[in-house]
Amino acid sequence: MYKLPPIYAITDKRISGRSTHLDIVRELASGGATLIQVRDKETPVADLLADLGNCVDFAERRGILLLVNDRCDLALSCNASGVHLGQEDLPPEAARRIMGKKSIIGFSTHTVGQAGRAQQMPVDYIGFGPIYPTRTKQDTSPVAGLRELRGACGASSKPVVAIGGIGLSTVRDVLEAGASSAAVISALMGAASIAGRMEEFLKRATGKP
Ligand code: TZP
Ligand code: MG
Repeated sequence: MYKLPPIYAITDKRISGRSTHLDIVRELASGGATLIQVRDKETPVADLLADLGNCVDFAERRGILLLVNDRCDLALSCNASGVHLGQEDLPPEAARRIMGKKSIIGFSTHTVGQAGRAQQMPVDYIGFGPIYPTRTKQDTSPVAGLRELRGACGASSKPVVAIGGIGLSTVRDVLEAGASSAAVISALMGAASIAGRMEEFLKRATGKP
């Protein structure tokens, strides 16, 4: 898998107030996003699939990697670049069998132990968090914090994507703790200009003025 960009943007229609993921993906792209996960646990599946198809067409034209949260069936049927799996989703070994070698598979972990165990799994990167308190996901594991993040990065030879409560003022901290990338939902989706906020995140992440 190629090197992860420092910001991993995740869509949320409800927080953004946008009616399609395509609208969000377009705005993120104008702000410089190159890796985007479509996350949606409520839209009826036929509508979601149609929206995902449009997102994939757009992403392919712009050279953006588009991943689908939770569901291999949707990722495969819309020809997405890959899938992001939680601990309760299809296990990575089974997902790899159906997704094939070339798809990107990400896997959420919440403890240093889980991050260590994921080393043996056929995944391209691991997610780790929540690093800070978040209101975006209700059923999260306890807040892990930067110290645990450092532990997870030390236990992992795979790239680590930090997630949970990351904002403009904390993005450097998670990258300096060893994360390859910071995944962000509400601090991007809640902005009046998603493109503008995405640009700000990239500037902070890369330390460029
Ligand atoms: N997994 C762990 S925390 C989280 C997920 C999906 C939510 C992250 O959202 P936010 O708004 O960036 O805190
Ligand atoms: Mg999930």
